[in-house]
Amino acid sequence: MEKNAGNIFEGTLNAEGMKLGIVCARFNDFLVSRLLSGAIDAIVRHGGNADDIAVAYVPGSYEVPFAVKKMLERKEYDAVIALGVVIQGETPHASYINGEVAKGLAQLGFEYGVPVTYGMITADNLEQAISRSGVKAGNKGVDAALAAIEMVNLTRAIKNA
Ligand code: RBF
Repeated sequence: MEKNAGNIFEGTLNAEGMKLGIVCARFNDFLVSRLLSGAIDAIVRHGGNADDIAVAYVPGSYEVPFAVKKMLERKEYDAVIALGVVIQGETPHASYINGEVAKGLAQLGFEYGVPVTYGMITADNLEQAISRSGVKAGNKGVDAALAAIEMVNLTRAIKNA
């Protein structure tokens, strides 16, 4: 196998000293609250301080990108994590909402040069939504928090090389 010259950039999962923003949709709150507690738990277990986490609540997933933008405008957070649950069977035009939200979040990350991570569950039905919210296995809030931590450290690694 070819050897790399040593120019490898990777982000660690150390959240020490990080200031993180979380935007949380209230719609389907019984599931989103699990994503939120999973995200906070993951940050704290990786060395972050609960007092350095700011949470903004919005009515539904459609409003998430707007609040993410408002948090980015503060220029205070190292990354912003987006959390919400959209259930296809119960939401007409769900895929339209999901597409717009995903596109909006990606755009904001590029615009501000700050990692924005995606912890939005887009499920076909309630059962799928429940299982992705950490009830059975896997919690997308945890995943999105870890992705945020890694991306902040990756950003620093590339910048400080
Ligand atoms: N917001 C969600 O976060 N998840 C949903 O599954 C969801 N379903 C909706 C279904 C309908 C018919 C409507 C009108 C709204 C829904 N919303 C949902 C709320 C939406 O994201 C937004 O908050 C509202 O449309 C107000 O702009």
